Amino acid sequence: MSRDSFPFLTNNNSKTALVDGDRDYSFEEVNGLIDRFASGLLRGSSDLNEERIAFFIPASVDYVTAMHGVWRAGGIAIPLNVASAVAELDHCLTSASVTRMIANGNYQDSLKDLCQRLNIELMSVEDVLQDKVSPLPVIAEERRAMMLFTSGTTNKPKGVVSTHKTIQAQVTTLIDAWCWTQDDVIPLFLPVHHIHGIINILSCSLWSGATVHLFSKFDIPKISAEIIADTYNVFMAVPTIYVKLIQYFDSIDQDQVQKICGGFARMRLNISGSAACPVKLFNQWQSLTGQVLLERYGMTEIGMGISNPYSDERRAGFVGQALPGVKIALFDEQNEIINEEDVAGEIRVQGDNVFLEYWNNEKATTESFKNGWFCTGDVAVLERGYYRIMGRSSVDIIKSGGYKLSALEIEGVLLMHDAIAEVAVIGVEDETWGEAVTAFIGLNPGATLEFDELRTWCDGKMSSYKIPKSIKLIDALPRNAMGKVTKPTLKAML
Ligand code: MLC
Ligand code: AMP
Repeated sequence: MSRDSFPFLTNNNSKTALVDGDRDYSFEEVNGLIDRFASGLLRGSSDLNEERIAFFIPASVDYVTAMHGVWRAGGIAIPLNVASAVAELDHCLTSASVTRMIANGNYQDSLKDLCQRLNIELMSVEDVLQDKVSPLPVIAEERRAMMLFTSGTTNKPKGVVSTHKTIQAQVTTLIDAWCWTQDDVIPLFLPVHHIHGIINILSCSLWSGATVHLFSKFDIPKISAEIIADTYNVFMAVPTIYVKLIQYFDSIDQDQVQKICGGFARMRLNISGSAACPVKLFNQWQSLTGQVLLERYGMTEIGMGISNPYSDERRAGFVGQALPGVKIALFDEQNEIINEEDVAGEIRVQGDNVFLEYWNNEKATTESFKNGWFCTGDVAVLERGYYRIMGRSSVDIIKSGGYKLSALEIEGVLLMHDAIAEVAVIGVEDETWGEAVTAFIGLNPGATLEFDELRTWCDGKMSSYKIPKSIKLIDALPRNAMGKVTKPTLKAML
């Protein structure tokens, strides 16, 4: 598949593709950078043949250059979480057999020792950019394009591999469903190692010939100023962002609140996803801005699967209907499709949007499919034609501020603390985060533990957003006859 027949990034010439800080980059400029970067990666060879190239770069023109450069040269792009603790990267880099890492400035400094130890070549975007463009390979759409690490029911994250065809399917269904055009302008402040930022915002925009404003973090005052100035007509975020905006409104002048809400009111679309949008939040947002939030449901392994309609009723508390090209069905515990409304079952998915495999993990891949359907582990019900998410089948998965966290992974780190004999981590309902990480801890005889001391100890061992928001000391964890901790009992104890 050549670049022209597969426009991950449209050829929209002088139109602005990216705004990064004070600088605008046209599609022509970005395409030029990508070609030069892809050529530099190739180093004279004709194809990277799915070499795994990681990058540790926040949302920026360099990030887009690296991602598309790897794609265009035939590699597998692995965008890493720039907020992760270095200790967490070891597993990703080793399990994916990464050979080259792209990082700039301070980020590069923080990775030097790790890359040296793992024999990974560390280079900046500038190092790779070649002056002259070399012939670039034609990439078959079935080839692997991207690997994103996702936490789950295993204690180490798994590499979710998508092909070029997967990405194409994930992007094009959203462009149609949400009516993207080249006149759209959207801010991107979500992390760019997850599909919400990568697919729904960045890729849809670049594919449509629209414009993305890149932010390395959710900078409320800066983004609000642009909203007042009508810079954006589309806004996509996790529920926590809408909560944080409403909290921000409580801290500023009413005049200013009116201006920001006016900016939102004039947009064509506000979307919420990655975690449940509470009905209360949906209603608050509508009364503040007049915007009826469009809630949708997705997952790293499938892109987006279900969405409220763009032009029809957007129902509070519901995620809508299957997106075009995506097959969704609910299954009962006997693995039978549920054909009636009002009966809860597991969401399973089929379609070109579904990922290829967990990298180098045939067992996990096989276990996650049943009769050709990908099993999400999420439970839903169909009511009057719309799906409503009811929860997850695993208590070991926590969704905090849109991040999927593995309770087992956090427990594994906490158990390394000298004072801790046993620990169980759960997600507790929380207005800001959706779920807040809470650790129930049994101490070793004679040991003591202060919450602040534990938080400090966790620094550098796990990303800061995984660190428990609270701890509960407990004599002994409740266990069933098999010796397994009964996490629902812990939830009930709160
Ligand atoms: C930040 N903190 C969090 C947190 N984010 N704590 C728990 N959960 C989170 N999600 C903590 C930090 O550790 C820090 O703690 C303090 O909050 C301030 O950090 P910050 O970085 O300044 O916070 P903020 O910018 O406000 O970040 C909030 C956020 C961020 C909502 C912008 O969490 C975020 O970008 N979430 C989105 C993740 C995402 O894109 N998920 C999509 C996955 S794909 P301290 O103690 O150090 O001060 C997917 C599929 C789909 O789910 O359907 O889309
Ligand atoms: P991730 O693995 O990080 O891609 O997260 C995917 C998970 O986020 C899904 O399996 C759901 O549990 C959750 N999720 C995504 N969108 C929604 C939504 N609108 N409502 C409830 N949960 C959601």
